[in-house]
Amino acid sequence: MVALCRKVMPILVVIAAVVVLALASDDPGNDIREPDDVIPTQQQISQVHGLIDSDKDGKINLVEIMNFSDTIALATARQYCAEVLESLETESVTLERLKKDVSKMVVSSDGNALPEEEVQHRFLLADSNNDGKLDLEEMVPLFFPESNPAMLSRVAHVLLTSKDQNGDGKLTADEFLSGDGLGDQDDFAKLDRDGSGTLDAEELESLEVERNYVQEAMQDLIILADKDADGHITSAELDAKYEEISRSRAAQDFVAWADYLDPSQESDEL
Ligand SMILES: [Ca+2]
Ligand SMILES: [Ca+2]
Ligand SMILES: [Ca+2]
Ligand SMILES: [Ca+2]
Repeated sequence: MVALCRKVMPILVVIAAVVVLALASDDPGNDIREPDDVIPTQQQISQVHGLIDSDKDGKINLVEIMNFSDTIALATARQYCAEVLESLETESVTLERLKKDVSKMVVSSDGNALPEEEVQHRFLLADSNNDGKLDLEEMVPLFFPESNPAMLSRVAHVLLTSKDQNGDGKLTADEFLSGDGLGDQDDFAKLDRDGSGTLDAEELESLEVERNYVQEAMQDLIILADKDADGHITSAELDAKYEEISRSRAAQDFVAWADYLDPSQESDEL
């Protein structure tokens, strides 16, 4: 997953607070930190634990964690769009304005600026009330495609086209791995849900869904911390594994969540 996680993030890279993925590893115990990573403090982890625990029973499970993650991801994307609109001193953007001032922030899966034609295509998909302008809510899918099925499908389609050397609308493992590959052989096998030996656009969509990476990190976290294996993690269980957690992918999510909830609080610099 290493190359893959990094590759699928660019659309959201602009949303600094949402950059939650560190280098992936199947072993949550591996040190995956990079020099510019910050780690959450024990206090931050404990505070976030309390907020994730929606039924207030003192422990959190995957459902509670992902509900929390979904809420913050959407709120962060909205906040980012609000800041973009505020910086442009407007409440909505036309296609012209989008091309001129915003499109450089909307990048393709490979991190490059989108061609003008593609910007127009996405504008039309995003303009759900067809009034020729994007308001805050309509802008969100531009930066957070997984919030809108049509946008997600478009992004996956563009990604597929960029790698589909023989133009048959599917990616073989060779096409998937070629050049600046989208992942490794294991990633390919995982994405090929119907086992057809090729990926179609729908199968590629999960590459673009940031939620999938968060969920994977949180599943690893539960395996790591859930000492009594009841599927729930208490704050004490998190405390007991603090050192390992701070080196795991999940640490970056906790940092992003803590920063979102309390931007004034600094995380520990490495
Ligand atoms: Ca709970
Ligand atoms: Ca509109
Ligand atoms: Ca192909
Ligand atoms: Ca397939």
